[in-house]
Amino acid sequence: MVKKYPNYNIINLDALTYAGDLTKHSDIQHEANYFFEKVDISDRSAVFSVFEKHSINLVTHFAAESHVDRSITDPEIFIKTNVLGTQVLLDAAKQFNVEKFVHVSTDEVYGELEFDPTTFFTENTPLEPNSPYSASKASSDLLVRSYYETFGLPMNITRCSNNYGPYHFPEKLIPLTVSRVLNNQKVPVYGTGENIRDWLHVLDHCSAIDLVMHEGVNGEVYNVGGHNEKTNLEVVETIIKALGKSEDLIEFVEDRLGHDKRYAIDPSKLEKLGWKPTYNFDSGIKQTIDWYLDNQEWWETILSGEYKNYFEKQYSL
Ligand code: TDX
Repeated sequence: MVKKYPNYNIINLDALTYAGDLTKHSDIQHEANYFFEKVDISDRSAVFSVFEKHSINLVTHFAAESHVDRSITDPEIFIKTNVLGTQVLLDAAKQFNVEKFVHVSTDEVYGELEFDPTTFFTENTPLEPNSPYSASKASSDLLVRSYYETFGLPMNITRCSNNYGPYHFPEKLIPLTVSRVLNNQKVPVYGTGENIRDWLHVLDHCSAIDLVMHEGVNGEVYNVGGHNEKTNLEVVETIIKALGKSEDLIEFVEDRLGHDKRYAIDPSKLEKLGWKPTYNFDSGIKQTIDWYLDNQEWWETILSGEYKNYFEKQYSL
């Protein structure tokens, strides 16, 4: 967005929690239209100051606690950031009369699908979140809807499938597998590995958000996904094969509590708006693995820091 829209000032508001770091911004940090503000979205006065200082007129709200496993062991921060933080941003957007508020949500708010490959989440699927994480995201979706219905705040909600790609924090399945396989460490596969996720390259997600921000019909929800369904075991095996390692690295571990069976998106509403993904799973996973090979220092630094304690507490591998 910084490079595509040189006439936009882009304000990046981020609390830099455990999953954030400024090295991701190194290629844009010196651009004249890029500004960074280290702010927690649940800090009302700090958020309002940023809106005032920069005369914000468009908002894309990505800020969230996003890891399901962490929400099972410690749900409170999910409510604080995802629910209360969203309400603060909505109040600021209302106060400063923004022209569009794009709320980035997740397909997990719909709950789970059975393994029947002919069924998909549509924008009309009822919300049935199963984890504290997805319940917090569904709650924030409802708040956004209410600000549209009650106050006329111009908004869209996007619900994407599982993202992957460069700079993905290595607690999530794909970067966790790539980094552990490269270090010849066991990869924990929950349960039988038969659960299905629908994989979306992060850059295809970004192009969808760009389109919705500029063309989305106010008040509408758009699902984002590219028909790339894989079982977790298929994903792990694909990565092991691409890196020329042995499947002995796979370790089946205790299943996640409330583990959703399958997610799969029907993206036809967004396609009608003009969205087309550029990656399929084969090209996307190859590009992602290459990126992790080329950026070993970035993820090695994370793995040797605070995250190490989390991983050791989470798994006994
Ligand atoms: O070590 C693991 N072993 C394993 O088998 C991890 C971390 C995950 N899994 C399984 C659980 C899921 O079925 O892999 C699948 C993917 O897991 P995650 O990467 O944790 O993603 P998921 O729970 O599907 O949620 C993701 O997609 C929707 C994001 O984390 C959410 O923020 C997003 O909303």
